[in-house]
Order: sequence, then C-alpha cells, then structure tokens
Amino acid sequence: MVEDNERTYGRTPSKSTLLKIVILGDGGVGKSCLMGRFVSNHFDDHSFHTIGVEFMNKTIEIGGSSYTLQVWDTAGQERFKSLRTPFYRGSDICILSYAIDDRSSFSNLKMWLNEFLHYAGVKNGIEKFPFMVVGNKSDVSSKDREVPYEQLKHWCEENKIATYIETSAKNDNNVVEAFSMAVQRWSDLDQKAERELGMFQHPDALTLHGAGPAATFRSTCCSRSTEVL
Ligand SMILES: Nc1nc2c(ncn2[C@@H]2O[C@H](COP(=O)(O)OP(=O)(O)O)[C@@H](O)[C@H]2O)c(=O)[nH]1
Ligand SMILES: [Mg+2]
Repeated sequence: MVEDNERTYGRTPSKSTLLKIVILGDGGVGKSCLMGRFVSNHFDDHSFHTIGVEFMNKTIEIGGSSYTLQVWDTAGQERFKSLRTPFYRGSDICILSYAIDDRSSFSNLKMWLNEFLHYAGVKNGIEKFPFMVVGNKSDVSSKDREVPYEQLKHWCEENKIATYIETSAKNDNNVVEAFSMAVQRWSDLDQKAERELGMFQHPDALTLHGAGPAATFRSTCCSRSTEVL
C-alpha cells in the first residue's frame, strides 16, 4: 500500500490509497472480462485486451475513503498453471476466480491459492490476507451450472476465506460489489492489524535500534510494506 498523494506530480494532491489487486484463476473463466467490466464498464466477447496490458487503474470511494485500485491481469500465462513472481509481488488483495459452468476451474482454486501463498510470500496466515473468491458467469442457464453456490460457500469456510460472491462480467452483475467487498475486507484487516500493533507498541515494549519513541515500524499483514512513520 502506498499513499497515492506522492504520485500526483504537480497536480492538487488527492489522498488515495493505492492497492494492487491480482486476479487469479484458470484461463477462460473471465478474468480479463471482469477487469474490463470493472475498470471501463465494458464487455467484449472477443476481447484480447490482456495482451500487452499488465494492469489498469480505477479509483473508487468506499466508506468515505478513496482507493486507487491497480488491477493486474495476466497475458495468458495462467494457461501454464503458473505465473511469474513479479506478478504476485506487493499484492494487497487476491481475487481467486472460477466459472460456475466449469467444475475444473473451481477444483483448481486450491492450486491458485497455494501458488499465491507461496510466491506472494503471505506469512501471517490466510485469514489475515484479503482474499476474495469470485464465481463468474452467473448469467449461464441453470442447466449449464456445474458449481452450486453452496459449494462456493463451503469451500471458502473450509479455507478460512471470509469473502466470496458470484458475478457476471457479461450482465454486469455484482462486479463492482466484488471489488468493493475485497477492498472493505482489506480495510478491516488493515485496521485490525494496526490495533494489534498499537497494543504491542507500548514504549517500554519496543525499541528499534536507538530510534526515538516516535519512530515505529509499520508492517501490516495486508500491505506488507515497511515504512518509518
Ligand atoms: N456467459 C458469460 N461469459 C463470460 C463472462 N465473462 C467472460 N465470459 C466469456 O468467457 C470467455 C473468456 O473470458 P476472458 O475474460 O478472456 O477469460 P480469462 O482467460 O480468464 O481472462 C470469453 O469468451 C468471454 O466472452 C460472463 O460473465 N458470462
Ligand atoms: Mg485473460
């Protein structure tokens, strides 16, 4: 997480929290369409906008705060079931996606979760990192559905993930809600981590290499950025 006001280069500084969001999941589940729907409210059946695009930014307001979301898309590498480390590095939020009409994409969620935990270096446990599970293509007819909503709920409970939703990038159903819920989860976990850190930072409890009492390290579970306040 970086406070975005340092990046406005000469314009009136507006305080917006920059969050990196990665969308993981099998090829074909609709990751690029979800990003296109969220960032530009656009759905293109034959879209190739993944190619050459690493990320897109969109600023939204949640609970009176401004967030600039840097949404990272893959360039098709997910078809090899593995992404390169820089893709994961510095992620603040991870969206795990599947398509409700594709059971194998649902079965592969665990693989994507494990890959993220490994390469993004999540150390504090799944329940302290903001994951969001998204079952896309909720518009398909019930006869084509292969993953019931109950199974999504059950999988998330089993894997200690608190936030999940079904979406349709095609019909614009729950897409903004999915991103907003993920940011809300980030914010809740960030505040919780700060409270815990505050309890830990009794002046007698923590001294950092001779630094004055005002200098403290801030390294939350979610942003994993370290800065001197
Ligand atoms: N029915 C339906 N099709 C979708 C939806 N989102 C994406 N698709 C289609 O699924 C295919 C793969 O989408 P894409 O975004 O390229 O998937 P990606 O490989 O995960 O990035 C495309 O043909 C899209 O038109 C959706 O919400 N509903
Ligand atoms: Mg794509």
